[in-house]
Amino acid sequence: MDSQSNTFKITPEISAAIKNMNPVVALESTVITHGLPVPQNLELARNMEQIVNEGNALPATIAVLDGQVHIGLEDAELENLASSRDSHKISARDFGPAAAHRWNGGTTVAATLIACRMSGIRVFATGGIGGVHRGSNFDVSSDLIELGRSQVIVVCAGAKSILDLPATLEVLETQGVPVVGFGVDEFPAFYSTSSGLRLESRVDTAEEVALIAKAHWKTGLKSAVLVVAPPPPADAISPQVVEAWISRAEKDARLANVHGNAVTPFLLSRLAEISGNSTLKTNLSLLKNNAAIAAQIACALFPEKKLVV
Ligand code: PSU
Ligand code: MN
Repeated sequence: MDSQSNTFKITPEISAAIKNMNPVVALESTVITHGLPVPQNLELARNMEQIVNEGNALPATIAVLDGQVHIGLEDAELENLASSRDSHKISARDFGPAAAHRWNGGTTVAATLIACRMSGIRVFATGGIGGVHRGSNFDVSSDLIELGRSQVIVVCAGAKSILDLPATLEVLETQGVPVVGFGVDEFPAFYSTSSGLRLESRVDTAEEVALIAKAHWKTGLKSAVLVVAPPPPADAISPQVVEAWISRAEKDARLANVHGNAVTPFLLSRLAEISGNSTLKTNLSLLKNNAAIAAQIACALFPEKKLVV
């Protein structure tokens, strides 16, 4: 077997930080390749790395380049990934084909979790997780499956209401994934602060998240802890307004006969068009917010070893 198919490339700095139990925050890259338009995608990727650094943690942006999993990207690699619009969307099933065909691609939450497991990263920031799609029996994101088997704290703004949110929470429960509200009592709906779905667990500090994760993993459970933070209040959009936009985007997806892994990117870009880019503004704002929270959590998880940058 080609040795490339099972290897990953990690920067010496990130590798040392993990070994020394210094705070590291993983960042996904499907948001760069498929979630955001050019040029905001590159700017956002750089902003998130900077915010993690300013929070005294080391950012580890994860992507697939020339078929190989990269943990930590050079700025030129980030630039290439962000400017190429024919990158693949790499989820759990795609590592093998990516290695064989030497694809470049952005890793989804599922694929980024796998890279976290390969390298030992414990904290990961993203925008929103994938979930159970509305009205579809089998379109269930593999994000939910990998959350069920990765000992990683994932910070997100919940999931978009393009998904069936109650069903998504049910699958998380089945998978043994605690969902913890960060300063919020409800599961956030990405663009909106509230979804009407109450959470059992709410915390207000990063230290409480670290405590929950340690206790969760002490049981031997191998699942993630999902930390959900609402979008910053100034950028939140009312659920009714978002709902109207989503209905239109879904109708367009049906008319355009979009299926499989193209569904999420299609809906996201249609929503930005329909909303006159106000969804884009909220998306950028919550991604940065989540990076800052993840850095706090990484520092709380490894309190003795604050990284000096
Ligand atoms: N939700 C968003 N923005 C995104 C995604 C989800 O609001 O960019 C991306 C994430 O990378 C997520 C993936 O892991 O889409 C889920 O895709 P699918 O539903 O095909 O599993
Ligand atoms: Mn899907």
